[in-house]
Amino acid sequence: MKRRTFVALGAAGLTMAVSGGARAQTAPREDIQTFSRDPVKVAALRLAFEKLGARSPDQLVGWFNYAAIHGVPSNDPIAPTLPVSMRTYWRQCHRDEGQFFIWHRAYLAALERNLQTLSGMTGLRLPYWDWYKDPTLPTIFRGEFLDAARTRRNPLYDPRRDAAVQAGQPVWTPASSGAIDQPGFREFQADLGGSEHGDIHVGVGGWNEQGGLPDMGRVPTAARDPIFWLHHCNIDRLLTAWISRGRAAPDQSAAFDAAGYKFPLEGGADFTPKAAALDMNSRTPLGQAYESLDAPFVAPPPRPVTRPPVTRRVGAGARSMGRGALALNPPTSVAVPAQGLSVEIALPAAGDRRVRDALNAPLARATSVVVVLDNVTLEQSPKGLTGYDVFLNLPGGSTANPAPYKIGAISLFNLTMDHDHEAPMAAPVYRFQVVRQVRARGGLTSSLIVTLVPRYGPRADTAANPPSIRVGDLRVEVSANPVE
Ligand SMILES: [Cu+2]
Repeated sequence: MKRRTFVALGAAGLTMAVSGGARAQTAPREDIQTFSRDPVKVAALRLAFEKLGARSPDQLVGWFNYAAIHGVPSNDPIAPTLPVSMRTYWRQCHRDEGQFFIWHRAYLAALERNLQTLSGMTGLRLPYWDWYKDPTLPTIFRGEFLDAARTRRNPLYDPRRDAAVQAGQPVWTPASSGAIDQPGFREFQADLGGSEHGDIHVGVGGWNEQGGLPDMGRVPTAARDPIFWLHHCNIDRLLTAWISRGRAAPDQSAAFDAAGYKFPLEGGADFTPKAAALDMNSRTPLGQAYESLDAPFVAPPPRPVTRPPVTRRVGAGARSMGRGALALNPPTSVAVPAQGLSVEIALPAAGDRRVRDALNAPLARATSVVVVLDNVTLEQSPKGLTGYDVFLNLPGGSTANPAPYKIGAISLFNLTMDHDHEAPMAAPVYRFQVVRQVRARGGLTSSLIVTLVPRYGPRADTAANPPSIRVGDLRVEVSANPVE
């Protein structure tokens, strides 16, 4: 081989290595504590957010539209003044809860590209906020001004946050829900989404006098706060940590690609990633490593729970719910006070013919038993309340280790969707499969007790007890169908 040829090949090889290997060479997304120690990166992040914030709301790559991609309140005063064509970008999030992780991954990647362009720092990466490790709002996001003379505004500041959080007090009392120990993707998502994810949203947003949840605390406004991106970067990191434990996410390609999500990029094009490129099952998705995949991999220590009194007793009934499912109680609407409650549901008699006809078997032979909280709506958000943990057959009094009785979690954040005419959304329905717990406790032989125990942030008014959420229909469904 002649030397010239060798050089040419070598050069070609190098080019390939750079373009093909660029993903692997991408700097990792750093913990905000690491990131904050580099003043060049901090300045670049601030510059990019300053430019986004300075743009008028009709700009596709600007603060208003980028937040509206996630959500926009139905009564927003600016939205009606903007070009109709912009609306095709709005409210892309939460169209399908199953795409929670993959959609946010794309959303983060799109913003990250814009931050790189706007800052002029091509290697700029979004940092993540590990709120297990440090529950206080990262320092560079606090403080309205960057100078003592109060002339330079901090682009990472949002005035619509909880005042104590803004002052550096913890957003929450770090507590793993054990999500990362869940082997199933849906259970992992349900635990993380019903607990940590929502608690941080609500904790940062705080509570105003009307009981409303500003910016971070509500789905339609959450992405208006720059800390949103670091919070979701951490959620994305936790998915990667979960994958790195040998777990697998289901293939969401068909639904994701069919939805045709699009994110405007600086320069005029749209970022329209395909599911395959988002690498749900990779430890380095999009070529992005995280500085650390540390997460609470060990189940959290048990925290004692005292069961709220049974304030509602529901008699047995039987109604068909379709597809072979039978509800064991009549429609039951429950207003849940901030301090929680227990509902006791009587079971039909062992020989109940309606049950036998529906199941082709006596009740004890049901293969699926689901506690359903249907049509859940937010009434009020009392100060400090972030959500509820849901238990089945929790003993009365205090239980030192309630873990075996826990069947799920609800976050107030997920109840803050706007139900407007443009993006009609059904109110959330929670389905908790409990057939294993029921069998472990001797089957469907006595009544069932469903308990909602409040989860509070660190500065809660636990004496307040207004109705906080309403469950439109709380029911127990049984069927002879195989458990999904
Ligand atoms: Cu979120």
